[in-house]
Formats: sequence, C-alpha cells, structure tokens
Amino acid sequence: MIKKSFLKKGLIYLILCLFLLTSVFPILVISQTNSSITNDPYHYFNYQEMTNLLHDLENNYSDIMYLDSIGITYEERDIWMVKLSDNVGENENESGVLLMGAHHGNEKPSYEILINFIQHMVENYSKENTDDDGDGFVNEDPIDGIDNDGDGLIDEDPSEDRVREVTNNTQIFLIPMVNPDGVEANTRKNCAPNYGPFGFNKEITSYGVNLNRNYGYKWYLYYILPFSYHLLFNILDSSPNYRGERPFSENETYAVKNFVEKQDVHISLSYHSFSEVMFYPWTHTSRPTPHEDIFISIGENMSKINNYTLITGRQYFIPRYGGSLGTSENWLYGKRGIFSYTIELCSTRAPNDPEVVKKVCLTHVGVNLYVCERSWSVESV
Ligand SMILES: [Ca+2]
Ligand SMILES: [Ca+2]
Ligand SMILES: [Ca+2]
Ligand SMILES: [Ca+2]
Ligand SMILES: [Zn+2]
Repeated sequence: MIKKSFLKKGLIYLILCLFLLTSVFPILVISQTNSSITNDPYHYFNYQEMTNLLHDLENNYSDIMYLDSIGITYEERDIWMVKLSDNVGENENESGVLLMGAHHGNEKPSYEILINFIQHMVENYSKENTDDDGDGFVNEDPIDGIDNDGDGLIDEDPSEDRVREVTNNTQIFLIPMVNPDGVEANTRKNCAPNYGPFGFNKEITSYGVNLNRNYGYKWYLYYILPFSYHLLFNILDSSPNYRGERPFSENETYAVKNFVEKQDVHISLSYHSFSEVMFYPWTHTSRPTPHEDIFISIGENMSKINNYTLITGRQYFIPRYGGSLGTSENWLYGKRGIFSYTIELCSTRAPNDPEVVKKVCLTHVGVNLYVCERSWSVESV
C-alpha cells in the first residue's frame, strides 16, 4: 500500500514537472523577453489632459505663468495661450517670442514639445543651480545639442540660471494647440463644416480648413496667378490644403491674428511634423526678403542645436505646390515684421518611441531658449 502511494505521488510530481517544463516555463520565458524588448508606445497629451495640466501649472506657478483662452473652436474648445515671464500680469518692455503648435491636428510632436517646454521653464525657475546628473559639476552641459563635457551624454545638466534669465527678460507667448478640434479628431484640418469652396452652398459639402493656408497675406495672388499657386489644390473644399472661404475665416486663425496684433513679438516659431527641416519666408515667391541675413543667422544657430536643415519657404513649397499662400510665417513676417520660422519636427509624423520623443522635446527646449535670448538683440522690422 505504502509503496503504491509513493509511486502514485512520484507520478503526479513527474507529470507536474513535465507540465511546468512544456507549458508554463516557455510562457514565462516568452513574457520575460517581451517585457524586456518592448517599450510601451509614447503617450501624447490629448486636449483634456493638456487643459488640466495647464490649469494645475498656472495654480502652482502663478508668479510666472498666465493662462488665457484666446478663442473658441467650432466644437467649442478653448484655444489656450500661455504667457511665461516675470511680472506676468504686466505688459513689460521686454522682447516677445511666440511659439505655436498643432496648426495641423495630426502633428502631435508639435504641441508635445511646447507642453514640455512650459513644464521645463516653470519647474526650473525657482530651482537652485543643480548637478542634475550627479557628476560633481553643476550645469556643465547646457541644452545646446553638444556634449560639452565629453562624457558621452548630451545636454544632461541644463542650467537653472538660464531658465531664470530667459523668463525674467522675455515675454514668451505659447499657443501649444492652435487646432484642438483637429488634435482630437487626429486630422490635418480643423473640423468646421464647409459650404462649398466659397461658402455659397446651402448644404454642408465637407469639413475642415488647412489653417496654415488661411492667413491673410497676399491671398489675392491665387486669382492673379492661379497656375503658379496650384489654385485647385487650395480651393477645393475637400482638399487637405483647402484654404477656407476667405482670409481668417476660421476661429483658430482669427484668434491668433487678434492675439498677435495686441503683442510686441520679435521672433516666432510654428512647429509642425515631419521631416527635420526649418524654413522661413517667403513661401510664395523665390524673391529673398530684405532680412535674409538675420533669417539665416537665427536659423543656422537653431540648426546647430537640432541639426535640422535650414531652407527658405520657397525651397520647401515650390517643388511641391509651386509655392504657398496663406501660411502663418508669410503673414507674421509680411504683416507684423516678426522673424517667423516653421519647424518640421522628427523623421515621422508622430514617433511612438518614448526615447525619440523625449529627445526631440529636450532639444527644442534648447531651441526655444535660444530664440528667447536672440530676441533681446533683434529689433522688430
Ligand atoms: Ca542643472
Ligand atoms: Ca553635472
Ligand atoms: Ca555631457
Ligand atoms: Ca550641451
Ligand atoms: Zn503641418
């Protein structure tokens, strides 16, 4: 009897061991390898998460941050504007910088880097100079795209003093999501209904305007030179590049115009994605602006930080569309005398590798800090 039960137990153990070896063990091995090789995809902010964060930050850092709605979209979302500066409630005699993201709703890195920049500024403003990487040196590797101390890491010990100096001497205006409806719908255009290309139809014919074709600078050129500007691409309301029924017809562009006209802004960056290039006016003609030298000098310094290619707007647009009208940089420079750039971030539309997004965010903290510093010595034109 005893012998039999021993045998029985042995058999059960043997079966259990075999079961573990054949079924459970491989599963454990597989799940372990999986967890060690897969990163969760990067989570970009959505509109509500950004709205909540901006309110929290304003509450915690009200001495240097002011949050305001500059307009309401078709789907009734606030278009948020953040101002960062000392004496933030006053309009001081300091140079102004305007940073915008998400004219196109499906270009997620364009607002992500601005939210990250706001966080970087408010969180470091009151922080003592800190040895962030614990190597015994303080602020030895500021954000400039260069490994200043040669330890193989780039920009690992940013300067807290620099954040203070920039905040105290600049009025920084940010509109991180120009097109929140498009962000929520993950579309290039906004989400307002169109009634035919000129707004004459009774029925809705399509949805959305390309906000970066809706700014009012020399719009009439479309009609004078329709073939040069590929009029059909921009006039058909179903086109991804539909420019709207008239300049500033859209709540979003009207809000930006209305806001910018009340501010003294010297340099502006409008972020998009993708292709790792930066361009500056004009976007509608191959004629150079009278300020080519300044555009190139600011642009080349940004290029040293992010390694992106600097080109003129015409080099970007003319091969694609024969040139472009209604872009924000054309209006900002042409009407307001602001040194305006478009920066096309990343090598894909919305990378999901957290390391890639983290890096592009950090690099563009450096780019934004640089243009703030540069704005101190550039006069508006
Ligand atoms: Ca530091
Ligand atoms: Ca350090
Ligand atoms: Ca380093
Ligand atoms: Ca550095
Ligand atoms: Zn874009």
